[in-house]
Amino acid sequence: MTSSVIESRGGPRLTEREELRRQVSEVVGAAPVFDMHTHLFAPEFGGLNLSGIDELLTYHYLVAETFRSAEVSYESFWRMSKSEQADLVWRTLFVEHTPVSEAARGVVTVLDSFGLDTAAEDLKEARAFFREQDAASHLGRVLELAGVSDVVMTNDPFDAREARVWEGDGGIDRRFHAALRMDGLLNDWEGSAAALQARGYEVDRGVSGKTAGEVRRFLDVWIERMRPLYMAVSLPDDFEHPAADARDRVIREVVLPTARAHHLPFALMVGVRRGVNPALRAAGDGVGRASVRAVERLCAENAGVRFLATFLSRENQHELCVSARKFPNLLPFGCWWFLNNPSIIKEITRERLELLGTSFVAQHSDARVLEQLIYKWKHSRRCLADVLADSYERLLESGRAVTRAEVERDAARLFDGNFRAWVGQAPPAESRSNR
Ligand code: HDL
Ligand code: ZN
Repeated sequence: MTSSVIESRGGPRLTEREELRRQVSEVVGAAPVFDMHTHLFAPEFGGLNLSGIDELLTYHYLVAETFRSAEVSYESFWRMSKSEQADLVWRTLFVEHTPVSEAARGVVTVLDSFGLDTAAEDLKEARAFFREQDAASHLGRVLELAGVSDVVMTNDPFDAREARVWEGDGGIDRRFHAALRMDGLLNDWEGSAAALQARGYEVDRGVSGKTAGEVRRFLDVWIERMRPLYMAVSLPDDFEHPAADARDRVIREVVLPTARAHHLPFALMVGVRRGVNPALRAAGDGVGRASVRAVERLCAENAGVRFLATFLSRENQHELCVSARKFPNLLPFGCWWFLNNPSIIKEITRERLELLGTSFVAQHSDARVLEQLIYKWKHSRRCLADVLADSYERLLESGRAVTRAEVERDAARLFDGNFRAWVGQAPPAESRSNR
C-alpha cells in the first residue's frame, strides 16, 4: 500500500495530492450523467434530430462567431445551403483562424473522438464518415462516449411537428425524457391565446373567466401525453414577480397550481434578451443581469413547489447561490449558454461548492446537435474535476482526507442524483442493485 493511501473506514483515504487528483479525474471522467436540459430529440422525432458535421458547424454559436471574421452579409449567408454555410464556417473558424473558442474547440473534440482529421482543409472526410453511420448504433456510441445515460428534451406543446409524435400511440426511446416548455404560453400569451382558441379552448387575452381553468386543461392533456420531468420557461432579464402582466397571472393561476397538482418542478431560466440582433436569427439572443429576488419571491410564496433555476448572467451567479441557501425548494442547475465556458464553469462551480456543498446540479449540455454531447460533457468534466479536486485538497489541508467512494458519491450527486431526486426519478438500476 503506497504511503499516499491510508486504510480507514469507507475505503482508503487519499492523503497524497497527486494520487487524489488522479482519482478525482478518473471518477469525474466516468460518472454517468443525467443531462437535464438539451434540445435533442428521441429517434422517434425523425427530422427534428440534428446530427453530423454540417449541423455541428451551423450551430448558432459558430454562426455568430463566423460573422465576426468572414466577409459575408447576413442576406448572402442565409441564402446559402446548409453545406455551403458549413463550408464557410469551417474555412473561417478552423482553417483561416485557430479554433480556440469553446464552441469551435468543441467541434475539434468531436472529430478527434471519431479519429477524424481535426485540421482538414475541407469537410470531405467528415461528411463521408457521418453519412456512413447507422443512426441507432451512432446514437448509442455518442451516448457512451459522452457518458450520458439520460437526455431531457425541450418540448413545445404548440409545435405541430412534435405533436405528431406525441399524439401517436408509439412510445419514445426510454433514454429520452420530456420537459414541458412554457415559453409560448408565458412569453407570448397573445399568440398562445389565439392558438388555444383555435384548438377550442375557452380562453381570452385578459386571462379572465374560464381562461385559467382552460389553460390548465390544456396542460393536463400535454402532461398526460409527454409525462414531462418538469415544466420550464426561459425568462427575460427584466422578469419580475409579482408583476401586473399576463405572464404573472398565468404563472400564478395556471403554472403553479399545475406544478402542485402534478408534483412537477418548475424550471426558471432567467436573463435572456431575445432578438438583440434579429439578423442573426437563432444566434441573435443576448444576456442581461436579472432579478434573483423575483425567483426568491416565487420560492417563498410556493414552499410546496420545487424550483430549478439557472441564470444567464455571470453577475447573477453568486446571488443565486445565496438564494439557494435560503430556500430548500430552489435547486440551481448548470452553466447556461454564454456561461458554458471553462473559465466561467470553474468560477460558478467553485462558488457553488463553497456555498452549497454538493447540493446543486453541476451542469447540463444544452446540446442541439447529437454529437455535441461528446464535447460538452468532456469539456465540463475536465472543469468540474479540477474544481472538485481543489475542494478536496483544501479539505485535506484542513485535516480531512476523502476516499474514492466519497468522490464517487459526490460526482454521482452532482451529475445525476440531485436531479433525479428533484424530479422523482428512481436511482439508476446499477446503484439500486448495489443497495
Ligand atoms: O432557451 C434555451 O433553452 C436556450 O438554451 C436557447 O435554446 C439557446 O439558443 C441555446 O441553445 N443555448 O445553448
Ligand atoms: Zn436550452
